[in-house]
Amino acid sequence: MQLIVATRNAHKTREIEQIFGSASAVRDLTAHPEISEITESGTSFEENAKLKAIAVSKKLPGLVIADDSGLEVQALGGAPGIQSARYAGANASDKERIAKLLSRVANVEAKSDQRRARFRCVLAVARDGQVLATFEGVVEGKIAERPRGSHGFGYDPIFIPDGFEETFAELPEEVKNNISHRAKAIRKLQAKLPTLCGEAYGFGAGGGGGGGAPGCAAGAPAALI
Ligand code: ITT
Repeated sequence: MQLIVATRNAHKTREIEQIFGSASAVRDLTAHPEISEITESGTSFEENAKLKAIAVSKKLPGLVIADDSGLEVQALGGAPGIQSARYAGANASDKERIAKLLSRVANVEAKSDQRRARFRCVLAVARDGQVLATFEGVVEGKIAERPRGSHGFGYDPIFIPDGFEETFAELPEEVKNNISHRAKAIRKLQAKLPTLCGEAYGFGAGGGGGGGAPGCAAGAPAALI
């Protein structure tokens, strides 16, 4: 199965690839420099995921998946939220974003509820400019006192998921990719994929009969084969 993901974030692509597993070939927008940057003008993860999925599915055939995600911190009233990628300015590094966030929660005690945070991911699936479905995943946790670990990306070095002492950046990738916001959203998407494939290729709900994803099989001229 081949999947097109409407992202230029190579870290997301890698995680999505690992979560889907070897039966799927995940392609992002690397091979499509002609598709310009999509302005994330929505007011929610869902709106932004839809904007990205719609824009890319107008340019590429078949099913297109877009991921909009970010970190919501209790002490910051849910910030950085949908601004996660741009929290410290458009060209800032992960280190600078983390430093800004830690400085904003510096006075919040380690055990305070105010240090609680969650990662949220919304996936939107679209075809020919129409959104077919959205799926959400959330992982709850808290903000560490200092960055720890080198795996993952973004805010992983300061996010400790519930049930663990380690940050996402200290945990093995397999662990993050089993419990993360992205993993939860992808599992929901996977459960609906046969139906979505069927709808995308005119087979109707149920994927054209039988299990699996027949509408997506065998040489479809599509982003999702
Ligand atoms: P695309 O829009 O091209 O997909 P992006 O990085 O701009 O890439 P978003 O607008 O969805 O994507 O912003 C997501 C940001 O949220 C990301 O850059 C990280 O800073 C943060 N983030 C999301 N998921 C994360 C994760 O699993 N671990 C750490 N940080 C994450």
